Amino acid sequence: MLPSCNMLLFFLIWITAYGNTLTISSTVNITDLDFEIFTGLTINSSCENTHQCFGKLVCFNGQCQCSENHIWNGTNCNGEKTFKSKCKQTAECETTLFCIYGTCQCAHMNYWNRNNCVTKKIFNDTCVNSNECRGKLFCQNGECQCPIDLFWNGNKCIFKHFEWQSCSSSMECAENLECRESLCQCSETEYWDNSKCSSRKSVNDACMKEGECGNTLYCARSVCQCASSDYWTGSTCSIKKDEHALCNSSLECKAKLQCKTNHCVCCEQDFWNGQLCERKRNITAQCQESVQCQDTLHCIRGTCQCDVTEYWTQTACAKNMCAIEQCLNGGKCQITEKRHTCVCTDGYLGEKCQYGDGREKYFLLIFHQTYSTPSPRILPTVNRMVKLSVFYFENNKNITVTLNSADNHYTLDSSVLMTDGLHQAGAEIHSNVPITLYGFLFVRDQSEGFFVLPTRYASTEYLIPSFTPYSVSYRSVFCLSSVYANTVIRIHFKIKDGTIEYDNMQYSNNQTLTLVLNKYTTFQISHTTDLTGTLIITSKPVVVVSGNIYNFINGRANVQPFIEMVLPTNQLDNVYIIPHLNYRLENTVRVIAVNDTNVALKNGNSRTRNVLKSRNFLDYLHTTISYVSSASDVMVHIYPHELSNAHGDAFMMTIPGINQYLYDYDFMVPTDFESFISITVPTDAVDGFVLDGNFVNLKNIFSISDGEHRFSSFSIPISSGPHHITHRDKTRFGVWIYGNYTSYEAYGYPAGMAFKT
Ligand SMILES: *[C@@H]1O[C@H](CO)[C@@H](O)[C@H](O)[C@H]1NC(C)=O
Ligand SMILES: *[C@@H]1O[C@H](CO)[C@@H](O)[C@H](O)[C@H]1NC(C)=O
Ligand SMILES: *[C@@H]1O[C@H](CO)[C@@H](O)[C@H](O)[C@H]1NC(C)=O
Ligand SMILES: *[C@@H]1O[C@H](CO)[C@@H](O)[C@H](O)[C@H]1NC(C)=O
Ligand SMILES: *[C@@H]1O[C@H](CO)[C@@H](O)[C@H](O)[C@H]1NC(C)=O
Ligand SMILES: *[C@@H]1O[C@H](CO)[C@@H](O)[C@H](O)[C@H]1NC(C)=O
Ligand SMILES: *[C@@H]1O[C@H](CO)[C@@H](O)[C@H](O)[C@H]1NC(C)=O
Ligand SMILES: *[C@@H]1O[C@H](CO)[C@@H](O)[C@H](O)[C@H]1NC(C)=O
Ligand SMILES: CC(=O)N[C@H]1CO[C@H](CO)[C@@H](O)[C@@H]1O
Ligand SMILES: CC(=O)N[C@H]1CO[C@H](CO)[C@@H](O)[C@@H]1O
Repeated sequence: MLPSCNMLLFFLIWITAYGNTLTISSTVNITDLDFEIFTGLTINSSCENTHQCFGKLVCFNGQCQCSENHIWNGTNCNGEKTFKSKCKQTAECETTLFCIYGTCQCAHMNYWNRNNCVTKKIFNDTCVNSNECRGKLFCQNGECQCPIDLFWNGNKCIFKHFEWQSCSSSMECAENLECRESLCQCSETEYWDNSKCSSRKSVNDACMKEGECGNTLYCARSVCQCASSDYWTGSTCSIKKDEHALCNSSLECKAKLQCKTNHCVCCEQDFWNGQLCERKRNITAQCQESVQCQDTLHCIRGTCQCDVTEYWTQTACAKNMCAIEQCLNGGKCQITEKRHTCVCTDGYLGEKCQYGDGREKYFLLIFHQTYSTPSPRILPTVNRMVKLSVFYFENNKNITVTLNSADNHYTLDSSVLMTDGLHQAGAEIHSNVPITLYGFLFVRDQSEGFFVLPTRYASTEYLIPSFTPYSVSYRSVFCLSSVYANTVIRIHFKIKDGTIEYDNMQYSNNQTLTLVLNKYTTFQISHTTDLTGTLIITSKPVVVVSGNIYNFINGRANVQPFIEMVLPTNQLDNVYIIPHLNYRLENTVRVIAVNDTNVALKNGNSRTRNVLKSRNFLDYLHTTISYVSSASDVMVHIYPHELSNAHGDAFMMTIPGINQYLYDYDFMVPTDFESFISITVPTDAVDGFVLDGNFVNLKNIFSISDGEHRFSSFSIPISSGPHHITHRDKTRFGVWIYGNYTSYEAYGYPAGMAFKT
């Protein structure tokens, strides 16, 4: 039953397996032991030595007991069963093992490490083989890892999550899903193609559903494309651009907007209503702003209309000059065709009726001193009958005079004649109808006349025109009279040489004489040298008469007074045509500058440019026709020279500029002279003059052109008395009246002129 060899084998195995030191005496005689089994003491029996104990019991602490790692099975001591041994109960198995299904095994969650059961390893623990790893963990690269489809949830490997399942880290998500916003999803640039995340498709790629197309793209008709409100920038869909946005192609622009010159714009006939290009609206249509209205229309008070400065021509708005610049002086604006015209009231002319025609009712008349004692006259232009009142400064007498067309002049009281200093010499003329008035000094051999400046145009700044006295006994002279009381007069002398004495004071060139003038007071200054350029500045309007007491130009014929009423500096012009004067082929033209200016002259074929300083003048010799133009207004006079055959003296005559011409003139020619009128007119209108109802036959026409200006001039003889001249084409022209008389006599004055109002 107990073969000793078996026993020994057992011992050997036991020793090999456990390596422990045996407490059993090696001297035991197996035969003895066998014998003892049947006779030995059982467990817990007192003993003195092992021999006494039954079977494999050993005597330990005076009792028969199983040796270590042996257990009592009720009859004998048996060695404990190791891992994977068959067993009936756990007690048979070594300490950490359990008898499970008849085999000693480690408990659940434990594994056998060759000595005992230890707790299985969890995720990331180092391992040698997969048994060591808990649950579905397996040993990979020396660490417990979940299988590829699983992840470690802290406790065990569980299946990874698919799209849209919750997660806390991307490890929890299957495939190349990533954990975003606690959900497993593909990256932004990818989509889930049922098994993995794939890159999203680009524009024009085939697609089956929405998410397959890249950001901003839509899957429409199985192709990735931008929404209809978008365009493809090359990398993304961007919303189509509104009006005015920068663009490179019309595809980038919304609705019907087109890309023109790199901007999204509607076509010309359209406007952008915020959503689309809409046809611009026609006149009277409703609107919110002007862009909604057709080309020239504006949105005014909710409807498309022409601007207030414009009018509707049935197809467009045209500038309504009437609305922009009203006609002046009561003129009525008329629109005919596409032009506006001012229809001026009587007495006015010019595009805006800005000029008065110089026919007025009030005149202050003064005469500067002349050679002898002439008969002072007025020559009013009288069509039918005129009632004048003549108020003399000297005696305050107001005389009423009735004249009719047979009366060529009215002779004034000699109290109007002047000498140097302060006087009450002059007359105020009042007419019941507007007239043109000339002043005339008549004395055989010394007559001269002038056009009277209507009081309405009297002003506060004058430059003195005169002619260089031929020698010391010939004087430059001017006189003035104030229109109102208490007028401060400042005379800034320009004296060619020497000084002027007044009120015990000596005034030399550049000095200023100041005096206060009362109404109906006259003041005269004269000098033996030229006073041309003397500047008069006054606090209230004054009238000025100027020239020479008498003068020669070449020393031929006889001396003769030069007299003209001076135009204020605000009634000058900058383009002048100097007329042809019959018999007079030698004339000095004097141009006086108000301000520093450039003056161009054309005389015959010669053309010159001159810089003229303020208050300086230039003289040139005029023969038939000449032309003066300047940057700013200048004053121009002509001084026809004496006739060598002693049939006419030199005289002085004012030249109005081309902007001062009238459409028609009523004028008076003095008696007792051989007289002419000279006319200047645009060359294309040289024909068509109507003098006293008859067409004028022309010969000897002289023409000049300079740039835009082409003018002609001619002279015709004229009889004494009143005349009327006009042009059938309503053309503005200049007229001068002049004449000579056998032996040493001449006169000249402009027939009339327009004044700036
Ligand atoms: C032996 O004695 C021990 C302790 O006194 C006891 O636990 C055990 O049951 C006894 N064995 C048997 C078989 O009586
Ligand atoms: C496992 O180990 C890796 C690398 O050492 C570490 O990043 C990770 O956090 C570990 N995981 C856990 C659950 O401990
Ligand atoms: C148009 O094209 C030019 C050149 O490619 C580029 O520099 C510019 O930014 C583009 N403009 C727009 C509005 O896309
Ligand atoms: C605007 O309306 C006018 C009539 O009021 C018509 O003659 C004209 O042709 C219209 N213009 C356009 C562009 O339709
Ligand atoms: C002279 O008489 C006329 C007509 O009665 C009048 O209009 C004018 O004012 C008078 N002149 C003066 C200065 O009294
Ligand atoms: C006159 O005055 C002006 C400016 O004050 C000056 O330039 C000029 O030299 C003066 N002329 C004379 C002659 O004193
Ligand atoms: C001269 O110049 C002044 C100041 O600039 C100006 O007011 C005036 O109108 C000018 N006069 C002429 C005739 O040009
Ligand atoms: C005017 O002058 C011319 C030219 O010298 C001369 O022929 C004519 O007789 C003069 N007229 C009179 C009325 O003296
Ligand atoms: C110590 C002792 O008693 N040894 C004996 C064991 O048994 C053999 C024979 O069976 C004897 O020869 C020994 O003397
Ligand atoms: C009751 C029981 O099972 N006893 C056994 C104890 O062990 C020995 C062998 O060592 C067996 O022979 C017994 O039958």
